[in-house]
Parts: sequence; structure tokens; C-alpha cells
Amino acid sequence: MSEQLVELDELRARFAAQFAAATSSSELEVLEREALAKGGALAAVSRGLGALGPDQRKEVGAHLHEVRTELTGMLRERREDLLRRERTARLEAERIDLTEVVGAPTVGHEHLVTRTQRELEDVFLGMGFSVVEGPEVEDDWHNFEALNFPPGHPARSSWDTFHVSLGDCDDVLLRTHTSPVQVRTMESQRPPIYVVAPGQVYRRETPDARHLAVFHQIEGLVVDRGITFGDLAGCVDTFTQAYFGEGIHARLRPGFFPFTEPSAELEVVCLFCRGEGCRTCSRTGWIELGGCGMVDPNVFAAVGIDPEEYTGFAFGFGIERFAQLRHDINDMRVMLDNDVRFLSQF
Ligand code: FA5
Repeated sequence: MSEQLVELDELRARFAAQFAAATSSSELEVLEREALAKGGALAAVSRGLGALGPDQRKEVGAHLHEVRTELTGMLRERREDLLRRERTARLEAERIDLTEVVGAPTVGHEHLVTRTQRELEDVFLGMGFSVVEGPEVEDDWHNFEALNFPPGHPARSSWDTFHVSLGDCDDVLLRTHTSPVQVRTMESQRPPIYVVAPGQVYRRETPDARHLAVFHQIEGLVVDRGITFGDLAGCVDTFTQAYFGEGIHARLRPGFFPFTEPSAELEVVCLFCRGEGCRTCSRTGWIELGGCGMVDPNVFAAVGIDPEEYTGFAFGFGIERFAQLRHDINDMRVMLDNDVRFLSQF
């Protein structure tokens, strides 16, 4: 067999194997150029035909035609196959599943505690109070000393809190109540004062059904000429009726706070048993919402207000307690669990 026939068989075998091994249509295009194009391997054999004798030229020419036809057919089949695979892969990648049901995006809303705070603010705004705010990181003077808790006062021990490494560590703390806003308000404005101050407070507390270590209070402060305990009682009564609705009964039970004298605890008739006595109210028929009292003259002295000219009352209520009572929530800790099944009910 002539040298050219052997070469053609080798070319056929090599390109057949390379066409079959190509993994993309663009790879196949390069192989097509190498095998069948003008400058390709078969064209080179064709160019050599002129140097052969007539018989041999005829024989090699016929074989060249056969090999070209064969390779062209293989190439076409392989190209169709690869293009089909590439189209399928592209369609798969770009597929949009029209049968997939995508739910509408859920829209959140205010947390129950925030909503309760706004509702309480609204009631007081309706009674002529303004809303003020104070810092959550406080100093000892505003949180304790100006409120008549001198250093070492035994009442400080029931208001343990978190101290902050800022300046003198003993002096900077997370406020234990909203009462320091009373002091800040009286330091910055003269009577008459009618304000409420809602906000977050902190205590070293083990959480239970009625207590959290981080919770909210709403403070109230009224300072004017001729304010009496009767005004405090009337204000608290009007407020509880407005928030809980008529038929709710509130009472003031004697209590103690260093910054009010006399002091009282505001209690409402247990909403779960209407005063009959149940487990929620420890069978007393009453539930404590906050403390209150007439502003102690020592507090007025600390902020430079003359107690002979002015008198006033203050109160501090727990916002989570209001929400708990109003919405029948037997364990306050669920308010911090972030469980949407609970949160979405309000
Ligand atoms: C005070 O914090 C006083 N500053 C209230 C006050 C203000 C008295 C003005 C007089 C004049 P007390 O520690 O009792 O008081 O807290 C007031 C209310 O906050 C409680 O009645 C309760 O409703 C709520 N509270 C207290 N501790 C917690 C707690 N750990 N978790 C949730 N709520 C609480």
C-alpha cells in the first residue's frame, strides 16, 4: 500500500477519535479546521497528488474522497449531538419553574412592648403630658443620689444593676429605672412640669413569669403649685380607666421609695379573676403595676426647686406588666423569645 494511503488511514483514525472525544461545539470547530479546511491535513494530502503517477493519483484521490466524506459525516453527527447537549444544559440553567408557589412577603409590625408603650404615651398625651427621654447609660447621681439614695443606702441593694467600664466604673451604670429622667427634667426645666418618660431599664434579675433583666417603664412627673396626693390618685385613676377601660378598679397601697414621701404601690384589680383571687394574682385579687408618691423634698433640694413653693407627684409603671395584663399573657418571658407565632397575635 502506498505511503499516501497509509497516511490517509492514520488521519481518518486520529480525527475520528478526536471528534468523538470533543466536549464542546467550539472544540469541534478547531478540529474541523485542522482536518478539513483549506490549510488542513486532508488538503495537504490533496496538494501532494500532482506529484504521483496517474494510476496512483487515481487510487489515492478516490481514497481521499472517501476519507473526507466519512470525516465530514462524523463531524456533522458529532456537532448536532454536542449542540443538542449544550442547548439542554442552557435551558436547564435558565429554567423558571412556573409551578413554584411563592408566598407573599410577610410584613412585620411593631413589637407588643413598643405598641403598648405608644398606647400608654397616647393616654398621657391626651391628659396634657409631654413625652421626654433620658439616657439608658446613667451616672450614680441621677440614678441614685439625687433620688435620695445616698451611697450605702440599704435600698440600693434591691436595685443591683450592670456597671459600665467608662470613667469611674462605680459611677457609670445601666439605669435601673426611669426615675433618673425626673432628675434630668427638673435640672433642665422649671415648673410647671407635666411629663412622662418611657424607656428601657436594666436590673440584675433572674427572669421569671413576671420579671425580666431588661424591661421597660414609663415614668410620670408632675410639679406645680398646690399639687396634692388627691391629684396623684385622680391622675392614676383616670389613666387606668383610659387604658384598661371602665370597670377596672385601681388602688394605692402604702409603699416605700426613697424619692417619694408618702409612697404607694399602684395595684389594679386582677383582670384574670376580677378580684376573686386566683393563681396569677397569688390569691390577693390585686396585681402591682408600679410605684408612685409625692416628690420627696430632698429630691427638690437636689435639683434646686423650692419645696415651699412647689409640690409634685411621680410614678413609674412597668410597660411589660401592662401588656401582660391587657393581653392575658401568663409568662412575660415569651415577649423576648422572638417567636413569630406569639408576636403575630398582636
Ligand atoms: C421603681 O422602679 C420606681 N422607680 C417606681 C417609682 C417611680 C416610684 C416614681 C415612685 C415614684 P419598682 O422597682 O417597684 O419601682 O418598679 C416599678 C414597676 O416596674 C413594677 O411595679 C413592675 O411593674 C415593673 N418591674 C419592676 N421590676 C421588673 C422586672 N424585673 N421585670 C419587669 N417589670 C418589672
